[in-house]
Amino acid sequence: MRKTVFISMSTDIIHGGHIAIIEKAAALGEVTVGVLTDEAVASFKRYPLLSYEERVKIISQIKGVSRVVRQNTISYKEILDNYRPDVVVHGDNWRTDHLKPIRTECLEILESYGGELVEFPYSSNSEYKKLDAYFRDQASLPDIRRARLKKEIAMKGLVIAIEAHSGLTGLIAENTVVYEENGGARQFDAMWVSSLCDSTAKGKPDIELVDMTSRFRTIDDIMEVTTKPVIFDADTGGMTEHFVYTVRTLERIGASMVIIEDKTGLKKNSLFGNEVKQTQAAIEDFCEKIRAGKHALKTNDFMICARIESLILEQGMEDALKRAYAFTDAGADAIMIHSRKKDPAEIFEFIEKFRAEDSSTVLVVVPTSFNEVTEEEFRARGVNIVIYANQLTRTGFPAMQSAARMILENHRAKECDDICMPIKDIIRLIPEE
Ligand code: SPV
Ligand code: MG
Repeated sequence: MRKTVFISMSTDIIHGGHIAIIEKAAALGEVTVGVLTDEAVASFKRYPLLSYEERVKIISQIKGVSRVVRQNTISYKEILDNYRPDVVVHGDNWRTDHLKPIRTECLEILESYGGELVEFPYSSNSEYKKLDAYFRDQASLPDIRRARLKKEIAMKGLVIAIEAHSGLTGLIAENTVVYEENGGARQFDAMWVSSLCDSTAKGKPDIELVDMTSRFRTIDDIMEVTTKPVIFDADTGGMTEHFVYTVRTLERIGASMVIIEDKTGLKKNSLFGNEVKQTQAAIEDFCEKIRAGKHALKTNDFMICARIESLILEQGMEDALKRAYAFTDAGADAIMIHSRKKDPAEIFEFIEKFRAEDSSTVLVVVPTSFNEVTEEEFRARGVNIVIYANQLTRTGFPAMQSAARMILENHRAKECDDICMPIKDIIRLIPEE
């Protein structure tokens, strides 16, 4: 009887290298390909340009492939338990890269039932690398990038975003991946272009002083070196007559969501609360701004999120909920509820009451103060976007301040070497074309 052979595939571009490995596998027996789901692929590499269903159709037509099965995780456990293939085929790169724990687990399971692992030398052909880079670039194009946030929410239920205020912080948001002990991986889904961090990076207060032209320059710097979706903090959105232009520009350049807060007059940062004078907008005026923004849209992909400041300004839960329903009725695709309390009780109460009436509007939170709550808990309560709004600014800035002090104190730079990234690493941080 022919042996059964298993290969896992996460790619959405099929090139000669994949065909060659399938040919080699087919020479060993009857080949089953495990096609990784979109969510599994997105957890450790770029978001697939072809959906799971399309990849299944293509891969099942390749000569030498007998059948295709769904692979839910990058771990092989479920697959091996269900199908018990005689042979698993893989490139030998996973002996040393981040997939090492997956390999160890795979080997243990294979040994438990007498299966075999066959590893072929991994070939990194420069033409295939170029092809991969080409497809990666496609993901940065406006239509593809803009649509991705909605797709991610539909796919994962909860997405996580981190602030980016420059090309470099964009690269950190784009490329940071952590590999978990079980071989799983995690990365950020989207980027938050925060008014606080964008202003702070320019040495300016967060009072809508940095104008939209400058804010769009920041987005452009970030977009030039990344592919992930952008959620833009547009403060109050400004005058309605101006907001429609902001919406059009954001949509055209490929941002996925704008968040506007229901304040009027001179905006101050929410984390000051009532310690400074801040005025909440009248409900009808803000609804008018949302309606005008929605009217300006050309696609179904771009979302307008209304941010409610009632808890920040101590106007009470009833006011927050009243606003949330009015803003969704006016067409808001998403609601962000903000609080500056460490205790998440008021955030949880809002979410529970809002979700009792509305199960579908996207819910957004920014857990800067209530930062003990985990993403899992937010997900369980019905939140769809968690934004880590300022942590890169708040970590980068103190490190720079310390280095500056050390140089002054020691009359040389040697002492601050320990807190500096090696020169070769900082050079490698920026990918070369
Ligand atoms: C920002 O990051 O600019 C925000 C969130 O608006 S907060 O600073 O918490 O108001
Ligand atoms: Mg802001």
